[in-house]
This record gives sequence, structure tokens and C-alpha cells, in this order.
Amino acid sequence: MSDFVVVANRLPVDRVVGPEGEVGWRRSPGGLVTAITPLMRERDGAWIGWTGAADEEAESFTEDGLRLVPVPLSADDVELYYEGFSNATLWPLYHDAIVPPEFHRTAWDAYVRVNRRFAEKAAEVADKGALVWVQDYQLQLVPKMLRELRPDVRIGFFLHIPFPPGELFFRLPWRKEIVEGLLGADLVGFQLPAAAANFVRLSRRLLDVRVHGSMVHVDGRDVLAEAFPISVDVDELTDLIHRPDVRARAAQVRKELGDPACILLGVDRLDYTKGITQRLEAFGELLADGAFKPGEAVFVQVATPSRERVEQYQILRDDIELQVGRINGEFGQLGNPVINYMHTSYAREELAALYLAADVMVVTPLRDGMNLVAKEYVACHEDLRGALVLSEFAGAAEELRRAYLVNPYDVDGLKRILLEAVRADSRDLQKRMRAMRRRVVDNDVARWASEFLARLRSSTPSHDQ
Ligand code: ADQ
Repeated sequence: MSDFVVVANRLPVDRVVGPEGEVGWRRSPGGLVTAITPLMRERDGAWIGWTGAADEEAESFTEDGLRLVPVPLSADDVELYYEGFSNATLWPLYHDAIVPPEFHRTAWDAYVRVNRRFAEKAAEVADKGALVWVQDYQLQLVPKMLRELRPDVRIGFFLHIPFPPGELFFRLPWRKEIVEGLLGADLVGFQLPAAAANFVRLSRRLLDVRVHGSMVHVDGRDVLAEAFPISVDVDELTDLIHRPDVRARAAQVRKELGDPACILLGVDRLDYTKGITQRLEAFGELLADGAFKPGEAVFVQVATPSRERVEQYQILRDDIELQVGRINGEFGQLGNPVINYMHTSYAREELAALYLAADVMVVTPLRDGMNLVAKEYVACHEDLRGALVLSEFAGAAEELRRAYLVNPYDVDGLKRILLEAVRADSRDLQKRMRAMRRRVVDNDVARWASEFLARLRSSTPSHDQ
């Protein structure tokens, strides 16, 4: 039994196969894992999640001092709960319906079924009065299901993606069930205050509950809905950029790109929310307009493969690759493409080297809960060099006010801002970077996790402990 339990769709490890074919596990990269693992070690914690492979029954195991509890998913569950309801219904619905959300009853049934499996596992693993922290949109029903099984535990939930306004949320045939599911928690955390306020308002409209500021009174309990903007592991990134090999690699990147005056960089999961098409369109037009001279500006776009079995992601990949080919075909020179496009996942060292090398970081999501790439870029620029072009529709824009803020739907505006950032005076850039760094360095991911948990601990206990 554990007195601190994290429940997330995925376990914080990836399977690795050694040279002899032996199977092992490696801790997955990512701030959430880094922020939570020390807390788990301190508190004898357990992490409940899926291994990432379908049709696999695995026992609990300990890896790198962490207790990991797998929840099995069948191939059917993966298709309906994960690719279906999570990534073809909720993901687009919560991101402004950038692509049309699909509503399938069989997918909903799978979502309920799998959420119950996670809740049952949590009920099994949690010690009396334990803290249970449920993560993200794939598991919104878990708080209520878990409370029914285990009224003694304290339940926190954090939504990593935006929470949509009523105009969108009300389309969901199961909107009431989702809100009831979340209200099973003692504390529901969001990236932004507006999302928390949205949730409180929707709870009042959908259910017969009383509301007091950020507090919802339901079934004789108080549920708090508040914002906890997530951040990055500043120490990890600082260590990386101090490494001589990482610095050498940054210099080598610039050289390999033909030593251009300006390197523009995009780093994203290949996702339609990230506005990759929009930024490449603006860059292509700037080349066509002759605003950049040949060899002056080079765009590096790294796109991590993501959700490759979901149709909209296949369409997007084709669109982007066509666009990159066209722009390079028109403006590139032999051995010198204007866009260097990589459809791959990079090691943290390589990513840090790219951040160091980039003069202009281009982050233009059409909607994003937070966007850690923007904060990672800032964390890597101790040298106060570089410009951040940032979409107004990324949660990070609320904190990084000194970025070059832009509406990614406005191609002319985007072109203007890109040019402004490329041509900016280094003293102005330093001022902007200093202000942004203050924000990110003071509010790193460890602080995010400890503030959420402190709030959860101080929330009113719902039932007898
Ligand atoms: P994501 O949509 O995945 O996260 P983001 O916040 O940018 O978006 O995080 C992506 C992470 O993956 C970053 O840490 C980045 O360094 C890494 N990454 C991206 N491309 C990579 C590549 N090619 N190789 C290796 N690593 C790569 C969701 C929400 C966000 C929210 C986070 C955290 O959509 O809004 O900020 O969760 O809450």
C-alpha cells in the first residue's frame, strides 16, 4: 500500500530492448516525471499507468526506486479509449475543435470501462487516507469512481490541456458525466485561471450545485477548482547547457546549417494544435517576398511522431511534408534547404543544443494548455540571447508577456512578428529574455508539483479519514 499514488494514462517509463533482446525500462523524459519522482521516493509512492503495449498483463515492478503498477489495455481499449475517445473526441473538443471531434458511443463505453479499471487499481494500491493525484483528460471519470470505492482518500486531479468554454463543451453527449467525474476530486487543477473559472461555471449550469468563488459544493463536500501553471525542470536544462559537448554540438549545428545569419526553430509533437502549417506558410511567404535573402534565414522544424494511427494525424503529416517539399523545392539550393524538417524524437542533449543554437524560437499553437517548449527555450538562454515568438493561444503566453506575442491565424501578423524578431536589437532581446527567465526560473516544475500537493493536503477532508 502507498500513501502517495499517481494515476496517469502512461507509466513514467519506456520499454527498451537490449542488444541480446532483453527487455528493460528507461525513465521517460519529461517534466512531470522529473517533478514527481523525488516526491514519490520521499513518500513511498506508487505510479499507476499503462505500459504502452496492448494486450500485455504485467505485474507491479520497481524501477529506479519507483513502484510502478501497470494497468492493462487490450488492442480494442487502445483503439476506442485511447485513440478514439481521448484523442479523436476529447483532444479536438478541448482544443477549439480545430478538427471536428468524433462522437461514438462505443468509444465512450470504452472510456468508462478503462477509467473504472484505473480507479479500481488506485483503490487497491492506496493506503488509508492516501493522497491520490490523477492526471489529464484520459482519466476524467477516475476521481468520482475512486471516491465511491475509497471515500477515505484525498483526490487531486490536474488537466494538462485547456478546458473548453460551454459553447464547445456542451456538444459532448456525456458532458454531465465528465463534470461529475471531475467533481469527485477534492482539488481540480487547471493550467490557467480562466479554465478553472470555466469549469466552475459549467458545473453550476449542468448540475444542481452551489458555487462560492473557486469552490463548488457538491454532495456535502467542497471541491476547489484552481490554476497551477505547469513549468519545466530548469535545473536539468541548466546542467545540459553547461555541458561542453552540448555547447560544441550547438556550434556544430550552426555550421552544418551553412552558418546562416538566423536560425529559426520549431519543436513540437506533430499535432494539428501546434500551428506548424501556419508558421511554415508565413516563413515561405517571407522568402517569396524577398524579405530574407538566400542563406540569411534557415528554419529547423523538429516534429515528434505522435498518435500515428489517428486519421487526422496522418492527414496532417502528409500536409506538412508536402508544404516543406514545396518551399524547399522553390527556395532551397543544392545542399542547402531553407527548411530542415525532422520527423523524429530527439534526446534531451540534442534538444538543448538546438535551443542554444536557435536565434528565434517559433511557438505558434492554435491552442495549447501551456506549451513547455517555450519555457524550455527560455530556461536554456542564460546567455540572454534569442527571441521567442509565442502564440497568444498558448497558456504560456499569460506568463511570458515579453515574448513576441502573435495570433497564428493572422498570416500577415505572423510574418511581421517573425521579421521583427529576426531583426531585433540584441539589447532589446536581452531585456525581454531577462524578464521571461525571471518567471520561468522562479516557477519551475518542482514548485508546480509541491504547490499543487500542498493545496491538496490543506483542502478540507471530505469524509472521515
Ligand atoms: P504537449 O502537447 O506534448 O503537452 P508541450 O508542453 O510542448 O506539449 O510538451 C512537449 C514536450 O515534448 C516538451 O518537453 C518537449 O521538449 C518534448 N519534445 C517535443 N518535441 C520533441 C522531440 N522531437 N524530441 C524530443 N522531445 C520533444 C501537453 C499539453 C501542453 C502542456 C503539457 C504539460 O498539450 O499544453 O504544456 O502537456 O502539461
